[in-house]
Amino acid sequence: MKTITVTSPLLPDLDTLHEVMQDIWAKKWVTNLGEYHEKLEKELAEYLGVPYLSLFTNGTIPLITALQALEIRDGEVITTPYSFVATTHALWWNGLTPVFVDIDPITGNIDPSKIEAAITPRTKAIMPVHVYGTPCDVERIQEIADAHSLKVIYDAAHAFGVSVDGNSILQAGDISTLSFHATKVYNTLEGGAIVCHSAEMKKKIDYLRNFGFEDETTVVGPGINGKMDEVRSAYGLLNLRQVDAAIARRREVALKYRKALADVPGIRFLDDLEGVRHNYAYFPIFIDEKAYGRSRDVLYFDMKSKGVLGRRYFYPLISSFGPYSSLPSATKENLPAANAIADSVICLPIHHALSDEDVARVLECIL
Ligand code: T4K
Repeated sequence: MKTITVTSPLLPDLDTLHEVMQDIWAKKWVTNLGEYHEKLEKELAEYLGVPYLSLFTNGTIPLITALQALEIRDGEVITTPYSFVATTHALWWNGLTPVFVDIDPITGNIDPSKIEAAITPRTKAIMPVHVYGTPCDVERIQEIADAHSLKVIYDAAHAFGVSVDGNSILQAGDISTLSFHATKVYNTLEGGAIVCHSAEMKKKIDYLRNFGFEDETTVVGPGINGKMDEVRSAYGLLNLRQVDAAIARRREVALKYRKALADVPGIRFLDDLEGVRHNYAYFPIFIDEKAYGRSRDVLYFDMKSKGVLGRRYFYPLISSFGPYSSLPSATKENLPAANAIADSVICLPIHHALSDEDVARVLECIL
């Protein structure tokens, strides 16, 4: 029986890709901010409804670079333990101390009501994540940041194309970062971006992305190599043409899951929020063992044995991983909601190529 994976990469038509590759091969300009790179940067900014976007080679370097661009080089940064580990690693790579704050037990996003208690004289910034693409409470977070003169960097790796009342969620905070990894709603194989709010900041980010070079002989800062190449930029341009259709299919799958699971005791899922354009990047369900009759892990491994590969995103919590587990904010007592969600979640398979039969097979495991 065919294996059903949690996601599957959205791939451009191979013949069309081949034609574009022939053009790149003929021109022999394969990286360092070439024509396809510039075109993708422009088209992505238009598609996402943001004025300033810088392409990157993956979704992790943008997190690291965002902190450099905002000159957050020492102190503490408040963040969520409920994310992919890259979020916290970016702080560590900048010599910053992560301070974990508990999450909202429903959405899984950082709980704004818990942020202020974690602020100390060493706090420099807040780094929330729009987990599963669900928008954080950006207004409340901004109020807190403004009151304490903190920067806000959103890890928006899951939030491609998400908007609230017609405005891109990427406009919140000082900087947002994206991932275009193969497993994401929109992918460039590996890739990512930074979204900022001024031409001046974009210029700074673009220097940092390219070793700090301003011109052939001037280095303005300790930059890194975060450039996306021409091959992936061209691939990304082709994928941009089909991402709306992919999101539409994801939505259909999400609606089927919701309909089938609505009355199952002990299973909770996320609903659409009013005014939000969702991207259906993930379909997490949360299992209440007592009410459902089986534990999360029993269901997870049962699904696996039947070739249905859900994923426990995000278990274990980042705060329980080696480099972070001894931090004072990493205790279970400090993070009850995060621990409860991490122990109950399974992300069901959801992607553009999932058939109705696949959806039925996933549901059969659960029902
Ligand atoms: N911030 C957040 C909040 C993130 O979620 C991530 C990444 C980042 C930052 C960092 O962005 P990047 O630097 O990665 O751009 C995956 C991804 O590798 C990672 O990008 C993602 N988050 C994370 C949530 O998931 P794994 O280890 O679960 O992926 P893997 O290889 O097990 O793939 C999952 C499934 O996808 C496979 O079972 C089948 C399918 N798949 C995967 C790949 C790579 C394919 O069908 N084809 C493929 O080529 O981490």
